[in-house]
Amino acid sequence: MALFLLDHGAGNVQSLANSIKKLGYDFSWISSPEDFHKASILVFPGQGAFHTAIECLTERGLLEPLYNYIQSGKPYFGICIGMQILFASSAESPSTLGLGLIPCQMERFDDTTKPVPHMGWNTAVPIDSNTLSSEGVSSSDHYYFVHSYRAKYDPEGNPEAAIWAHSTTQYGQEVFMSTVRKGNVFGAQFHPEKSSVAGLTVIDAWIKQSLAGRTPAEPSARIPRPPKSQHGFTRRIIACMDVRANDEGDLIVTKGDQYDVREKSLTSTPLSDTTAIKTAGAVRNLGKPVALAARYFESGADELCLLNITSFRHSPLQDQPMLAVVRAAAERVFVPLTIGGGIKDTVDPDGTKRSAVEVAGAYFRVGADKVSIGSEAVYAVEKVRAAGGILDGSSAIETISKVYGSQAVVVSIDPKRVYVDPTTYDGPYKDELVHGRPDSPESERGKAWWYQCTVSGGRETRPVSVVQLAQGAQILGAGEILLNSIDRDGTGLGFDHDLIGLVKRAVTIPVVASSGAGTKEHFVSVFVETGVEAALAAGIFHREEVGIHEVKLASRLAGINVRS
Ligand code: 1PR
Repeated sequence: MALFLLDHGAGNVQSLANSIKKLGYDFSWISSPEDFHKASILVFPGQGAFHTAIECLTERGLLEPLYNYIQSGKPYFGICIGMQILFASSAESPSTLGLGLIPCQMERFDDTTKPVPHMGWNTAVPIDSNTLSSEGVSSSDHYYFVHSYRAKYDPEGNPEAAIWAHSTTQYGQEVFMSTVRKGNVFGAQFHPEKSSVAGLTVIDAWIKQSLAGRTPAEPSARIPRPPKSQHGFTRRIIACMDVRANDEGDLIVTKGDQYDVREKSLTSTPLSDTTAIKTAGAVRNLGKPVALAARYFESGADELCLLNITSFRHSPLQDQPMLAVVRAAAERVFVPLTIGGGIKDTVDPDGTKRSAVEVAGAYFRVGADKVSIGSEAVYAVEKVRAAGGILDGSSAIETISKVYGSQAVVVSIDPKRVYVDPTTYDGPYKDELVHGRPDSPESERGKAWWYQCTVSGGRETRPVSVVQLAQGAQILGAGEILLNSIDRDGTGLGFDHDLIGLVKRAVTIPVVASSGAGTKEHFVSVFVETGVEAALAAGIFHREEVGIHEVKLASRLAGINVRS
């Protein structure tokens, strides 16, 4: 029996390959239409935009052979876009037709009451058994979802489509098909290859079932049930690694205090050997990125973030040391990986131009799930604002989200407080002024502040506020905001709730709170007080002051839903 994987060329397929290798199976890639004849089991781990998937398959002459393969009755497993293309169409691109096997259109989630994309861990309740399906989908596990379009589970309105439902998931008030199954066809909206042990179990069960030639019960024997209410969506705990080369040229995880990553060393001045001044020492070294990533995966992190904070500007794209880090991390980590730093149009040392899409694509191909854009997002929002809100489609956010989907694009914001006298301030950010909590430095007590965006790791301020940037990023097509705070970074004082609340109210995409976590209680309070979807920390996890499992336990005790 030959197991084949289909790569349509616009998504992270490496992670599925890594999962299958980890499970001990051999596989080949479909590289030409003829390969479909050789395949006896096929997995299509699609990711990204619906129309891009159909276009890429069509251009490579793979769409019709794929359809014929599925019709031949041989086992097919479609993941995310690989499942969505089974449907008639998608509102994401209404003029693009899917394979039409499931008579239903994928619709966008309603974002008036919840953030969209649906990004994070949620449960899937099997239709037939309620607890565990023969493909290993269990209602007590969590799976990683990242999508903006869903197939509504509607047994009364569309029984022909509902008969395909194999499990359902609830997000807000919407219940959708999280897995579909009919005969030889199986599909999952979630990413089993990114769903830790629970997801690997599903892949393994499906492969074993397919190898054994077992056919599951026909859906005609299924009783369509009314949608069940199960709020399984969890808050995410993210571990972040800031990666750069140290002075010896080794790639290390470092950690700054308010973005200063060098040790402070005391040096005697020449004037007096009793007077000492602080000088910049070596880059702080908190460990090796791949080893730390593996440790965080094993200790239950819901997601990992690797930020290339100096962008390794002198390497050609394919030699970027960060690509090797991501490739190695993706072999050991089966939860989502976000990669940031240097995601922009670049030029290799030999003069070859690399578009932001190419740069992002290189990371997706080695196992990244999302890319995070920092400085370029600020420039893009400035440009759109200067053009009176007109988008020209050229920014990295737009070009990458067009190909890979907005859920693959995170905008990382590095804001800094600007203190002003509220009684005299007459600047443009009056509506965003925070008449804050008494946590500002002594010299600024009694003042109000607004949050200014920065670029180049906080070294340069720009004429854009955090609210303008977050809203602009959403309009340009970002799927998530990673919200840092230069004032709080590395301080352990807790997250900046004023900042996070401001941004959370300004956008409808998910927001990740970052910077300042010092205790497990800080996570609980940021979830409770700001309603943020995810919280990220670096220093306390690197120094093992607080464990991820402790954060999860404290959250659970406070009534916050988190993944076990
Ligand atoms: O501008 O697209 O090349 O992206 C550069 C990326 O690198 C941005 O995401 C930017 O935030 C990040 N970055 C640049 N310089 C630094 C630095 O520290 N000198 N790190 C830096 C940002 C902030 C967080 C940190 C949290 C949590 N680091 O990543 O992990 O503040 O820390 P804590 O829990 O210890 O408080 P581009």
